[in-house]
Amino acid sequence: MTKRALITGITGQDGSYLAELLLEKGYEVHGLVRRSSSFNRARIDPIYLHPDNAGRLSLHYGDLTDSTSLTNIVRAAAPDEVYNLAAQSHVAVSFEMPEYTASADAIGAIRLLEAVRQHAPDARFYQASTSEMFGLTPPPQHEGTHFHPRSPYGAAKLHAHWATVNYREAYGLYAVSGILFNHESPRRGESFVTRKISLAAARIAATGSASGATGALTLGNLDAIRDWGYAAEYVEGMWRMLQQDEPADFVLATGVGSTVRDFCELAFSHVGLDWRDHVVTDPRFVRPAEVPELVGDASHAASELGWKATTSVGELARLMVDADLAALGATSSAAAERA
Ligand code: NAP
Ligand code: F7E
Repeated sequence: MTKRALITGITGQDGSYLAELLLEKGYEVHGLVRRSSSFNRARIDPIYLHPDNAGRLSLHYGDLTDSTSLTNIVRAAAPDEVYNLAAQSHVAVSFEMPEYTASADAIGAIRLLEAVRQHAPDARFYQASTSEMFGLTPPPQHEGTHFHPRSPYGAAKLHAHWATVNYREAYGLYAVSGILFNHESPRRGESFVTRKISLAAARIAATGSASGATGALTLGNLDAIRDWGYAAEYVEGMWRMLQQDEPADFVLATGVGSTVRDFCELAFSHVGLDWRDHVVTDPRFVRPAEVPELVGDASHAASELGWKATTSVGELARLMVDADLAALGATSSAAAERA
């Protein structure tokens, strides 16, 4: 029997990798997409338009803030597995839009859990939780670590996390919360720090300027420490969480922390540049409350799921810069020779 999966957030970084993975595994995939005045499907067009996937990948209009659409989609897709990846996922933006962030990220998860409970109670449910829920609690963070979110985003995701646990305990749903540390890729949104850095390094190497009036890369807090892994590997962990005998929550992380400054060094040195010549800081990019250090302990995922991150932060920075260079028609060796 062909398995059916529903993915919210299919147009995002993780949704696009997960859709590819599930199609490779023979699933019929349904994705929730938002109406937009401009195209927002660049990440999934290669699979959506591929003739092999005709009839195997269906897109449905909906929104996490609209329970009617969620109910209709769950009923139409009749999924075996539901992956709730949709979210207002930008921490800095959540300070400017706390109410919307709570509606989409916290209540949105509850809307979807309710739709699943009522219309597909045997479906397995994955909630995209986040290391941001740990916030101020020092590393290494694991499934038992105290939560102390530092942003409207982190607080909303914590609400959704506990709602997921509650639906498991109260209604017996196979519902799991994947607590994922930062994971990046060439498909990362351009306003997240790693992609901002990889794009700037590539642009400066290829054209001499990052963009904007000064031609420099403008960042906020360079001291923040994050545990950066490769997104393509993390979606495999999500899938494995839904294949266990019993539902449980898992941290996915590399276990290695690096500063924003370190990531600049890794990305710029790959194209023969000194990041200090090209990066300026601006308090406008500093958050009202910062999360200083996130480094995860994913030993539970290693022992129970057999999952381990294998791409180092250096490899990640290089593959992101290379992808951004390729989009500009350049290569790292040519750029480094010119530098
Ligand atoms: P992303 O690239 O920002 O993608 C977010 C997705 O959610 C997009 O498809 C977006 O649609 C959709 N979306 C946003 N608001 C929505 C709404 N109200 N209704 C329906 N869809 C909506 O995020 P990501 O990096 O792939 O992350 C996937 C999930 O994991 C998110 O929930 C994020 O919070 C969580 N997470 C991410 C990380 C990470 O490091 N990447 C770590 C831990 C947890 P549009 O394309 O239309 O904007
Ligand atoms: O910031 C600092 C910033 O926005 C990382 C989301 O996927 O991962 C992501 O959230 C760090 C922070 O990611 C700039 O202050 C400095 O300390 O790339 P980011 P994030 O906030 O860690 C978690 C796990 C999620 O769940 C989220 O959905 O970098 N930083 N200068 C900057 N950050 C940005 N965006 N832009 C800067 O100019």
